[in-house]
Formats: sequence, structure tokens, C-alpha cells
Amino acid sequence: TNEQQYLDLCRTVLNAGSDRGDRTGTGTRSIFGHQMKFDLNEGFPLLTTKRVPFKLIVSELLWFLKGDTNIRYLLLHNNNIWNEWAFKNWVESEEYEGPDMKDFGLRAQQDEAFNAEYQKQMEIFKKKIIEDDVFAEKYGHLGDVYGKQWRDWEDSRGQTIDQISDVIENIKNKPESRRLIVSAWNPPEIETMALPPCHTLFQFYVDDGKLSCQLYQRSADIFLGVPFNIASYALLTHLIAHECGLEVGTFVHTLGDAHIYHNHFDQVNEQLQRDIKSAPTITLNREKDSVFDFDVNDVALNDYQPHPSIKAPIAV
Ligand code: DHF
Ligand code: TMP
Repeated sequence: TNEQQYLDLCRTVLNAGSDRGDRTGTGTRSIFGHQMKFDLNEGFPLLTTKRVPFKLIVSELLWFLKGDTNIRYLLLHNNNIWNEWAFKNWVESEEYEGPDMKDFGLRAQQDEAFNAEYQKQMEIFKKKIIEDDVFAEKYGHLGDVYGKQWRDWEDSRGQTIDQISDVIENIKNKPESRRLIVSAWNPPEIETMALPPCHTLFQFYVDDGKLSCQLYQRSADIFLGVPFNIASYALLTHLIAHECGLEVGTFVHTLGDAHIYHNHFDQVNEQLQRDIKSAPTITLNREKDSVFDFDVNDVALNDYQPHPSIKAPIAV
């Protein structure tokens, strides 16, 4: 089944991966190069061996599709998944005058007193992003990340390219095209980004009235990031198929550095003990056509009865 491939990936990395240091100082076990294929007609590929917060996946994807790169929209949807990377820019700025937050990600895990102070500063930060327009403009912005590159890629002559609109037009008009590609990897703009794009490039393929999608993900946090990434691209495929009057086919997920952080091993082992349940399904609002008109309430998740969630610290 679909989900079995994810559990197999976890086992492969635990058994055959090499232990390596990484940018965040956490340490990972990793392999290079792996592919999974999710048949989107087997149900929606949201993991059932732990609860994955689907609403956060929907609001993040709609945020990308709007071309937004500011966490304010996410916060207004109670979505906190990008906070650390905006907070990092804030606490490293000249304007920040609170207690030292250097290496907050690692220190919050090791030092109880520091963690309390970090949580406090994070709450202050979130409140300011929501309430203060000028502050939000400056510190809610993650740089020219996914939304910008997808919708508003700037070329060297200052013209912009809306890759998502273009790819949808091409899926409608030239379904046999081998050029149905969207790239988030824009070399001259990487340095502006809080995090260089992990989901780097994707391609669509139309056959027999079905839309398939393949993603190249350069770096994959198997426990926290990958369950979101699978569901996000599956949803994107559904949304674009819906607009183009196609059925869904396969989501092909190709990974570069596929890693499990050392402080996720217990959680992964717990998840591997669990049995897979039947996959949920999704329903899209038939009254909406364009993917750009979708709102969080236009996507419904049905029959999702997962095992309980499993918490884990995120490497910043
Ligand atoms: N950094 C790292 N180290 N790993 C990532 O997966 C990652 N993903 C990012 C940004 N930076 C990253 C964006 N996506 C969570 C999931 C996806 C994501 C960011 C965070 C996460 O923490 N998921 C939790 C639930 C979070 C919540 O409920 O607020 C989970 O248990 O799935
Ligand atoms: P890196 O830039 O050093 O590769 O660190 C990025 C980390 O975030 C890495 O663990 C992969 C993870 N990640 C995902 O797995 N999926 C995502 O969608 C994002 C944004 C990050």
C-alpha cells in the first residue's frame, strides 16, 4: 500500500543509513536517493500510523499558491509551522533587545529555564506579527521562498513569471508536454531565503485522463517534514486535476538526502510498531474552479481515523 512505502523508508534509513552531522547540530542518519510512488486512487496519502494535522497542510499549500511569503497568513490560520525561521531573523536583527536567543532550537531542548524564556519571546513575536503591520512586513517575511518563486519568479530583465498559472495552462492545452515543470530553486535568490527550498522542483504528467506529479525533494526530514510533503503534493495534484477536468494518477516522491534526526529515533520506532489503517479521502468544493480561489474550507477530509499523534522536536 501507499503508507507501507513510508514505513519501509523509515526502516531502510534506520538499518542502512550512515550517521552524519548536519547544519543544525542535531545529527542524522541518512541515505541518498530514494523514490516512493503513491497511487492517489488508493485514497488520500495522509499517514494513519500517526495523526498528521491536515488543516496545517491545507493552509500552507494555499499560502504558497497565493504567492505569499509572510508568516502572518499562517498565524491567522493557527498555523505555526514556519515560526522558527522568521523568529530567527528577528532575534538576529539589530532591533531585537530581548534575552540572547542564539541557537534557540538546540538550547530549548536542553535547558528548561531557557525554554521557558524562548516560549515567552516566541509568544511576543507572534503577537507583534499579527498586530503590527510594519513589524509583520519586516519580520514575518521569510525571503523569496516558495510562494514568490511559484507565482512571481523575477527574471534578469525584471519581468515576472507565474509558473503555476503557466503550468496549469499547459496541462490544459498541451497535456502531452514533457515540460510541465515548476522550480522553486532560483540560485541568485537562495541567499534571501530563511531556508533554501527543500521541495525543489516538480513535474506533471497527463496520461489516460489522469494527472500525475513527481517532486524532487533535495532534503527530507523523514519524521516531521515528509508526511507533510507527501500530503501537500497529493493535495496540489488533486487541486490542479480538479481545475483541469482530469482525474488523479500517481504522486512520485523522489528524495535526495533522506534523513531521520537522532532525536526522532524513539518516535519512529514507536510509529513502526503500529498497524496501518484505511486511508482517508478528500472532497473539493465543486463550486470552485480555479486553484487560486480555494479557501481552507473548500477542502474536506473524510474517514480519517489515525493512531494518535507523536510529538518530536524540530531541528532549526
Ligand atoms: N526544518 C526541519 N528540520 N524539518 C522540517 O520538516 C521542516 N519543515 C518546515 C520548515 N523547516 C523544517 C516546514 N514544514 C512541522 C511540519 C512541517 C513543517 C514544519 C514543521 C511540524 O512541526 N509538524 C508537527 C506538528 C506541528 C504542529 O502541530 O504545529 C508534527 O508533529 O507533524
Ligand atoms: P537543510 O536546508 O540544511 O537541508 O535543512 C532543512 C531541513 O528541513 C531538513 O531536515 C529537511 C527539512 N524539510 C523537509 O523535510 N521538508 C520541508 O518541506 C522543509 C521546508 C524542510
